Amino acid sequence: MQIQIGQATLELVEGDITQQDTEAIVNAANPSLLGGGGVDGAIHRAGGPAILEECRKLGGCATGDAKITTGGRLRARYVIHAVGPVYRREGPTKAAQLLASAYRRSLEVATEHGVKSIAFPSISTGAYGYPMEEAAPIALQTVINFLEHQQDGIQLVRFVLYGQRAYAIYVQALQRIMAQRTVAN
Ligand code: AR6
Repeated sequence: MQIQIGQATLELVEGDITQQDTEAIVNAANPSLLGGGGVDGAIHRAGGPAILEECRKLGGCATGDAKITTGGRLRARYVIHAVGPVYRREGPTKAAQLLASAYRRSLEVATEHGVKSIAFPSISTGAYGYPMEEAAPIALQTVINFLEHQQDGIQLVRFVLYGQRAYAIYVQALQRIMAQRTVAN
């Protein structure tokens, strides 16, 4: 599924984040930035040790923030390491704020580096336990708000959903947002 937001394209695909040809891919990292399982493990495996070496010098990353390294052996030139909330630790309200912040900060960091295309996984919805039905509208709305207000920056944001169920949840969430936008206009 693909929609236009201003000059930019917002795209949902089913797939593997490590295989994306966007200029940047986003990692669902933890505050240590020293690796882990899920997306994090897959990115470090595919990108090689250069990414971890750079991460060691960054001094960690707060929840809701994002930091950038090169992409090592990945097709993507950059990896943006974003730290989403642990759902049960923060509770729904704080978790929603921190999740939105992780997406927004990733887009800001990307923009600072002149990135025109970026791919996101569904941050926090694996090991960090965020229900995907709740996370999807927050992720999408945060990206849409950013794209609506930016000037001449990112041209493509791709959500790379892992498996059919994740893809279906994001499609439904995006359809809901688009239907509300139509009513509002
Ligand atoms: N491509 C795209 N999406 C994927 C892939 C992949 N290759 N692999 C898994 N997913 P998670 P989190 C989906 O656990 O919840 C790590 O240990 C997965 O199905 O990777 O933010 C870090 O070091 C899920 O929907 O990230 C942290 O400690 C989503 O990506 C912690 O996990 C995110 O799952 C971060 O947890």
